[in-house]
Amino acid sequence: MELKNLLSTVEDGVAVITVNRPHALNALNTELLSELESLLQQLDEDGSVKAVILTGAGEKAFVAGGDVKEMATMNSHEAHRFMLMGQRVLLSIEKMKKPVIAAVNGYALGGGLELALACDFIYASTTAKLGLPEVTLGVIPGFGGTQNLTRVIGKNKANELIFTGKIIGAEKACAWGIVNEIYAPEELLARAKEVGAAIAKVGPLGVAYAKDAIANGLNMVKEDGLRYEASLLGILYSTGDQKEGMAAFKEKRRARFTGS
Ligand code: CO8
Repeated sequence: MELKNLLSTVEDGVAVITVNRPHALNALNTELLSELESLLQQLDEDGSVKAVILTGAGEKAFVAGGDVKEMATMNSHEAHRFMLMGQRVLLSIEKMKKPVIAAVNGYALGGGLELALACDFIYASTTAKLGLPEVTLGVIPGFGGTQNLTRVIGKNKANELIFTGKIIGAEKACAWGIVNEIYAPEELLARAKEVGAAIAKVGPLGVAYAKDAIANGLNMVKEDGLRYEASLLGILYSTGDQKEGMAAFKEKRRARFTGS
């Protein structure tokens, strides 16, 4: 598929998706979301890709939100459909077998922060600015922000951010647990790639099953989550990766995982 709004590269098992509408601070419109959905599916099916990084083009923005200019033209039915599409694309990130790291290089507002929150974890530049300003537009977060931010930082802090629509800096976002680490802008992508490369070296099935256990376990009561974890571990014992990983340990060599 032709990508008009995204750039995509793969190097050493790590894919980098760059949201590329810098003239609109990388705002998410329908066309972009549709391209992102196809690209994510393609990368998930590509066995050579072990981790994915999502970032924004230019120095100013990761993603400044849903495209307000497009959203302003929508009727209620179209807005509902747009929200469902955004939620479906963001949910597909959570359901991917590969970890997705958000490298937030500037504004991550509204749908942009929601996109980052759908990723497995977030690194940010010192210049990042994050928030869910939807109430300033007379609407509410619609791409999962009320659910995902609350799960990450708890009800009280999420309430404060969502009810005021205020924008916070990288340090506060890190202190609140939204962002794992902060780096200088020129270092951000390299640091994210380093972590992607580290993930690319370990057992891909183990990573995929761990992601599955964590994501699905969050929606379960603890005892069901524990049972789910144990069954996934049991399944891993039928794979070559488990045999290779443990044989390599005994033979004091680096494991050669095949993802099978
Ligand atoms: N959508 C469309 N265009 C945008 C967006 C956006 N979210 N953000 C910036 N742009 C455009 C601007 O319109 C401008 O274009 P132009 O030059 O053609 O007017 C260009 O990007 C540069 O932006 P600014 O000149 O505004 O840059 P500043 O440095 O002055 O300001 C800000 C930067 C503070 C980030 C400012 O651009 C801003 O406030 N942007 C909007 C942020 C926002 O409100 N985001 C949330 C949007 S709502 C949302 O994400 C909800 C999605 C889910 C709900 C779906 C319901 C249907």
